Amino acid sequence: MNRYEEAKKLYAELGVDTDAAIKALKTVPVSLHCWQGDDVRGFDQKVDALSGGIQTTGNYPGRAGTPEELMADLDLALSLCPGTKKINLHACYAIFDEENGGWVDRDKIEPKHFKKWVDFCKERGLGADFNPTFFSHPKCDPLTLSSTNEETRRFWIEHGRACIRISEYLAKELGQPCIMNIWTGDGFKDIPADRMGPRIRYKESIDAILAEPFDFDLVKPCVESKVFGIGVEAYTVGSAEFSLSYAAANKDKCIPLMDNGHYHPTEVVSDKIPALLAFFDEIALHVTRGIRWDSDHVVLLDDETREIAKEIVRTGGIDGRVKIALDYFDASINRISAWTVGFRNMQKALLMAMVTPNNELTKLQVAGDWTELMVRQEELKTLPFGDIWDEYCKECGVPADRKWFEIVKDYEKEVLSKRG
Ligand code: RNT
Ligand code: ZN
Repeated sequence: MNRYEEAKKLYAELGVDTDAAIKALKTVPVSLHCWQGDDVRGFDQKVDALSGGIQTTGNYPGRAGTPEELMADLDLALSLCPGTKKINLHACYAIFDEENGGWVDRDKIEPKHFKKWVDFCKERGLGADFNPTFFSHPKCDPLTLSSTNEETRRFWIEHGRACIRISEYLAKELGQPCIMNIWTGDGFKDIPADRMGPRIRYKESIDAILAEPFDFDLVKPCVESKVFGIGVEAYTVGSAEFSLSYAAANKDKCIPLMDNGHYHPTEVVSDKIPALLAFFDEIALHVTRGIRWDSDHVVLLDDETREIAKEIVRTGGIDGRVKIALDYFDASINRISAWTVGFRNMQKALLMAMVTPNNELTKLQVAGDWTELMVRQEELKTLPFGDIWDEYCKECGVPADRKWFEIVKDYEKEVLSKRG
């Protein structure tokens, strides 16, 4: 008997059908963020540093500098990742060329500027998600949607509306819904005199963006909250309470998005998933790894990633109620490796959650048998999960652990190291 058959038998003794888990996971979309490939630079602006309170640190060679390079790097990462993939794009990744009339500012971008991304996705059978880019641009004053300057606010509202039109185009072209996430870094470094004003303006601006007509079955606008950013330590306009309340008050056109790097250090998003699902039909996630002040380290197979996956699976969120996307950017390591490690870890965490005897464990909880619940949960940790994972990778046609890194190293030698 091969290793998978052995492991399958062991799991079956616990009442877990590993074949069914593998089959089900293959259909769950996870969105891979394009911005890990170029340190969140994009193609529309010549900016040296990121703004909006985010930052990439490190100067690992080989960063993608053109759409062609980014697509080639994405292709390699995608070929190493099992499961159903979407690509998460930001507005700053618009592709301007002679055919589509050249550069326009962010308030004027159109679907045609994303045609090449649509072609990329179509050729690979991928869906796409989208994000307006409210940072790293001269019109950040530094505020955007919450600015007191009418012209600034108008510009960013128009940007948001343009992004809704682009998101609907992506959804229609690719035949699947597009999650469009609204996040701004609006906030202050030090104690403000007025905390309410910016939030009212922010609310009115999002209202104005969502007044753009769209089909809520195709475009899923989200509002993402944050606790603080670099240089905006004292106050964030789109705080947790603001964003969640906004989504709750606008359930017919907006869903909440939680990024697990955006909370106080002892708060966990895993626990918030079932809390929100008690009230929302759909929620969205940015899966990342917070560490000290940074909210964007590469996703590991750590306790919280596993706990998030468990909640997605146990709540039934796996059937589409929870929209899963990755969000991190590490410029200090090979970027294709960063993508691959994080994506594979999300898949591992989901598969682990799916081969957990959740019903049996729940029965123990209901019976109040916390002793056995602890024993069983701990015992699960040493089951031969690696054999299930290897089978999943095999069936998905991607390399197993211990096999893919060589491919990335060759690519680094042949391609990345030759970039200017
Ligand atoms: C920043 C937010 C946001 C960004 C991306 C690039 O703290 O997490 O989601 O990371 O939009
Ligand atoms: Zn995020």
